[in-house]
Amino acid sequence: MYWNAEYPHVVKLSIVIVVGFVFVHQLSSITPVIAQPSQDNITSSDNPFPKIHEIKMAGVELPDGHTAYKMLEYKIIDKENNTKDITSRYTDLPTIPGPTLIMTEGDKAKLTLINEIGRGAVSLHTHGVHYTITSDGSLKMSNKVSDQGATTKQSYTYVWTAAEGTRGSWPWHDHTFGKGTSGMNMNGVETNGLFSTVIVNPANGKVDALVNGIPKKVNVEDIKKDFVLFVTDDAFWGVEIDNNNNKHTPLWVNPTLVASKNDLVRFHIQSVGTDFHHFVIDHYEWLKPGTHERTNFENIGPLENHVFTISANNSTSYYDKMPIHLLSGMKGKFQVIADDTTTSTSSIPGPSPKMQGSSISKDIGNSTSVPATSPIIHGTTDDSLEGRK
Ligand SMILES: [Cu+2]
Repeated sequence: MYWNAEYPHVVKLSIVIVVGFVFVHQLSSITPVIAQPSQDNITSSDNPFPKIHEIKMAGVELPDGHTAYKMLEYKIIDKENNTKDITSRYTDLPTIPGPTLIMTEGDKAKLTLINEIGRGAVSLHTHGVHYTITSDGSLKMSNKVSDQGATTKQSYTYVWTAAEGTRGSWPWHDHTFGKGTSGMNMNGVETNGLFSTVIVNPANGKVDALVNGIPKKVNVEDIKKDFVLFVTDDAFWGVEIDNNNNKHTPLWVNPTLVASKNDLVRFHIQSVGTDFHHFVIDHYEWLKPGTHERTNFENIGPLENHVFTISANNSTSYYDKMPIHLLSGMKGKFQVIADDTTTSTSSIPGPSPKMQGSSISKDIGNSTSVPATSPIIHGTTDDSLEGRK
């Protein structure tokens, strides 16, 4: 799809894409409900240690107009009723994407969302994992039961079950704040920062990986880093999870991902927005999820996801090969360093949105003097968006 094509062709194509997107999205909103009639029994035959994740998050608005989720509290309760507080793994600042949630098949999550935006209703609507109709995070007009967002007066609690077969990485996002009274999307507010990922690790603890070119089953616990790259219409928004210390670090826009040579790293490529993208990591191949088939690219569309594990072999770049997206700067480095213990293996954040207070970019680890950017929604594709309505 190239945007210098003739205008009417672009409009027609855009309409097909938008209609297709809306259909797929509605379908995916409905299917988890059908697939899971009962939520009561969370035991998964494969996972002897299912856990309950008690999570409190807030929806907030940043001074530059971005909206974001913020972690407030995260407790894990095991089968023996022991509680472990893992809140400190997360930053206490709002981030884009929002906090990455990590579950194992058989686990259950209770997520309470608080509205700190100060108006409207903000929600959590997820893909992939199971839930009953009251945890859809949508408006009554689409779920036929109730409005399921957190208002300024009342929080909302959602229950998700990472049932057997839900292994993978799934996007979740707001489904009420960006809706008008008619239920129509208003300017795609969810793509303005209210999105994130839930990783569901398999109960047997093993995933497929391409290790030095050879397909292998590896242990999830041997994965050194998880990289989340959220693909919006004109930027990659990154998060690094360092599995040595379990720290989640926001990497913001088009970051430099860093890993030690030969380390196992897992990429979670997710997408929100309206555009399709052609994702590549130069000179790397990986396994198509669920297969032993190799690939060196992924065409990814709205609310799709793609997860793969590879060994870090050589430094290169990741980017969106589609010309319009590459032009808007959708590229970053993947830096692989020899394990000599002197060089930091922390990934390097890209530019971040402006937060409250001028010293904030220092606080969030953005050491560059790059001005704060507001890279999504505005810009080159607005005209074609008009054509898609
Ligand atoms: Cu969705």
